[in-house]
Amino acid sequence: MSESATHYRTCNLCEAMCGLEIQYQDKEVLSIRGDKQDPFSRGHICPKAVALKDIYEDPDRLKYPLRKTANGWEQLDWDTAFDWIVERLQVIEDRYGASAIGVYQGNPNVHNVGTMLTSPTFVRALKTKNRFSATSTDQLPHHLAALAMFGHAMLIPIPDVDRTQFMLIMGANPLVSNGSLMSAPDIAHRLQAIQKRGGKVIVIDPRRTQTAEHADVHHFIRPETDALLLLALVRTILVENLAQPDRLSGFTNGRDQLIELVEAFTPQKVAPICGIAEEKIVALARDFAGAEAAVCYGRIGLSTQSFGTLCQWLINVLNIITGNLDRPGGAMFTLPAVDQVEASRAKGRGGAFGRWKSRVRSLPEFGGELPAAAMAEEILTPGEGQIKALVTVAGNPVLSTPNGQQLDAALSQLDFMLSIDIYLNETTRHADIILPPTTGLETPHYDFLFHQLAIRNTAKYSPELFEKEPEQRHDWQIFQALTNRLNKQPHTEIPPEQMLGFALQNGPYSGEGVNLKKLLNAPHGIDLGPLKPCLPQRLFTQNNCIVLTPSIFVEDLQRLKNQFLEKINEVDATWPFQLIGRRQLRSNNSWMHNSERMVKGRDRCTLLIHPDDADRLNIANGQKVSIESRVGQIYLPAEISDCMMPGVVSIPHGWGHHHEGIRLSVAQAHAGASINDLTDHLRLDELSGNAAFCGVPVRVIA
Ligand SMILES: Nc1nc2c(c(=O)[nH]1)N[C@H]1C(S)=C(S)[C@@H](COP(=O)(O)OP(=O)(O)OC[C@H]3O[C@@H](n4cnc5c(=O)[nH]c(N)nc54)[C@H](O)[C@@H]3O)O[C@H]1N2
Ligand SMILES: Nc1nc2c(c(=O)[nH]1)N[C@H]1C(S)=C(S)[C@@H](COP(=O)(O)OP(=O)(O)OC[C@H]3O[C@@H](n4cnc5c(=O)[nH]c(N)nc54)[C@H](O)[C@@H]3O)O[C@H]1N2
Ligand code: SF4
Ligand SMILES: [Mo]
Repeated sequence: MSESATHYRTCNLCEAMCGLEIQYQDKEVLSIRGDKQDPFSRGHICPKAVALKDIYEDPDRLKYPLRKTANGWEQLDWDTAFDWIVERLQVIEDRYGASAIGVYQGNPNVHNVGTMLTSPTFVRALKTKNRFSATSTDQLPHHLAALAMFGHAMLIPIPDVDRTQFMLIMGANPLVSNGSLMSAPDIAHRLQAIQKRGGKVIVIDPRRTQTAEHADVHHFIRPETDALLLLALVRTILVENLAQPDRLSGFTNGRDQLIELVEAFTPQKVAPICGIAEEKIVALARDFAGAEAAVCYGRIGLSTQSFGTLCQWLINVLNIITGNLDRPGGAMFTLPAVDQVEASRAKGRGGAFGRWKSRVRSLPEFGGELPAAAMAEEILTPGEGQIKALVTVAGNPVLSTPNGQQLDAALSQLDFMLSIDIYLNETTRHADIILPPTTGLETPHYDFLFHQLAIRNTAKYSPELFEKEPEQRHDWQIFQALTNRLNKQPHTEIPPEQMLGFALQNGPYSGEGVNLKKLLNAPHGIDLGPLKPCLPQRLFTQNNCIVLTPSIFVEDLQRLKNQFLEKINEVDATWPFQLIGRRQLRSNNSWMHNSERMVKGRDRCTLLIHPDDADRLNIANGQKVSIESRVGQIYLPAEISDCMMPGVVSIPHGWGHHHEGIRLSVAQAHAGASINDLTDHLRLDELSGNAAFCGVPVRVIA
């Protein structure tokens, strides 16, 4: 036995990038605490961090290739596995063409430095046009708004939480999610600090969330009506001349057109639709415009709805016309040590949209990917271009994409499926072969994506804590082995550290000596200061101007009008409730339920319902109820709470571990049911193709 020692690293589980202080001895974790010396997270962690130990030790976690046989799963050596996979993929490509191979990449892809750096080359080597990812169940509208308005899909404005005086939070619950497209560890104290310095936090959400509880004001809103509220806010600000001409006007196109576009959306007209009183809308607009520094921020509750792109566009508009874009305390752009935005300057293009369409439903491509909601139909619908084989990488779309049951059925019809994943779960059980990479404490870490989306400029590199077992492979080794075979190249390996070192050398702080060596000598991370104004220089648009009114968004306003203004919206007697989702502190999408520590205690997969609704339906607290939608039915215990808006019910996503043939012993004992057996693959933000999880019409039966 050696002495116990301390290791510092960044938690890879969510976007907050908390610093961890880990006591360990040999290959055992003794404790995991917040790293007080991390300048960004200042000692904050959430309960998930400790589960890194559980993932590391989990006897259910896979470590060697598994191939499905008539007699169950057999263990395979890596080279045999790589050869067999490439042979199988080659057969499919020869017979049906490269696009018969589909790829789905899930959320942990962006939390792994090796996968981030080496999976894109692998995906390109597949040469398929049927690429999918969790992006289209999540933040696609943010990217589309950034691309159309600022010219680059990654120029996403980030709320300058530490300097704002007025934060309007719509459809986000950062106290539980720990922030998203806003890496901000210890967000609870950062929001509290706004209030302590005399500022205000306002929350708009159909549920009185933990974040709403701590806000100065919370307004319930009818799901999917946020675009109307935003239009009424913009209209009020313009009509009352509260918009401030400022430095942005020198490089913003389309201001004159705006007033005419928002004309129809009076606070009076939208109030009864949103469920927020007219005078409250007007007051909110005045307060926002009048604040010394204000920022509007909208996340999953806004991007995963039928008008998700309009919402993200209008949030940017609100921040721009009040002079709050690109200024301290408003919405700003991060400049990380490895900057994906400037890295694409040479190519002269910040992203692409609509270059091709999906085969069955003609949904648009974005950045080379098609909407995940179209994956099942592309597998199920016969004809030329049908998907015959699928590769999933760190994704669990059976639980995470709309109409998961349909996808579950589709996966069983594939000719071949490869999953690169650490568990045998609801999705990977359909695979013919599973390749499990190292994960968490066995891997080095650098947040390529989340340093780009953080509320301060920071950089941190963490080496792996534990060496992998000789039989294990890192993600980058898997991707490079497969890529080399697909491209018929001799086998070479380039470790991610080498690529990271190169990227830092070409990054914006290399002049200040920020390189891999410096990061290795700074185990708590480096603070590179608050966000700085950077426009118009960083814009990627033609003639370097912000496009305030992109034509595709303007045209989409008609869809919004058709839906809400040009008909009377009555409650649908067949589907009287609107279903929304929620996140939970001790849960991470679908995949951390195999840690006892995460799932113990009372059942958390419940249907939240307002007391008046429960009374009317004769539902008692804890009683099992049936919830039905157009596509499916599930059963869950009811949890009666006035935190819900009447007429709206809520179910967390990521549960439903009842499937046969999975290997998740703890999760199986806390199965719950999947909300995505109710969400509908036909409900989309039609403009971007993003899944519309919010406001699914359902009925509840006692
Ligand atoms: N109804 C509803 N559905 C939603 C959402 C919602 O709010 N409501 N949210 C959506 C959002 S925002 C997202 S991001 C998606 C997430 O959707 P997915 O990414 O499809 O789902 P996850 O649950 O994150 O699954 C992660 C998978 O990666 C595996 N994994 C974990 N770590 C590693 C690793 O290091 N390497 C590899 N190779 N695999 C690993 C896990 O075993 C699991 O299979 O879900 C979406 N679905
Ligand atoms: N603990 C934990 N943390 C996580 C995750 C997790 O699963 N667990 N997942 C991670 C991922 S992948 C992501 S993308 C982020 C997401 O981060 P957040 O966006 O903060 O996530 P949610 O908690 O789902 O918050 C969405 C909110 O939108 C509300 N909402 C639903 N419909 C509407 C609507 O129509 N209008 C409005 N205004 N609000 C609506 C919901 O009630 C909910 O409170 O969280 C990340 N962090
Ligand atoms: S908030 Fe996120 S990054 Fe921080 S400890 Fe929790 S899971 Fe890890
Ligand atoms: Mo996400």
